[in-house]
Amino acid sequence: MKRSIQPVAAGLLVAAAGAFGFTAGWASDPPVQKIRMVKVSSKRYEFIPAQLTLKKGETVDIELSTEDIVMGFSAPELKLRATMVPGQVSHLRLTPQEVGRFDFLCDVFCGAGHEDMNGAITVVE
Ligand SMILES: [Cu+2]
Repeated sequence: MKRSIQPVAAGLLVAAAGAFGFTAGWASDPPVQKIRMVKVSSKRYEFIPAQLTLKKGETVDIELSTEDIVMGFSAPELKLRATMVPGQVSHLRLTPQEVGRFDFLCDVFCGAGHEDMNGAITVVE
């Protein structure tokens, strides 16, 4: 009786270890993360929208475009910068790590209202 049980028990252990290893392998794969697209356009002398709300830890792709002339999008505290060229789309990817308010502005002189061309990214929990 004893002789016939032992190989079966050993076999079960190997099967269990195999199943565990397989499961652990899947569990360690990085989760598939959806990247949210956020569009920001610009024209003399505003960003549309000028206020963005993002979630801490959520990756977003900011799609930038300009309707009239070359503009700059700069959020120095977030180390983000892109040039917006008419007829082209620029992308900035961001995963905010801190909650708070981060100003952005146009850093390419675009005319009389350039100095007032700004906005803010608010990062929430
Ligand atoms: Cu400007």
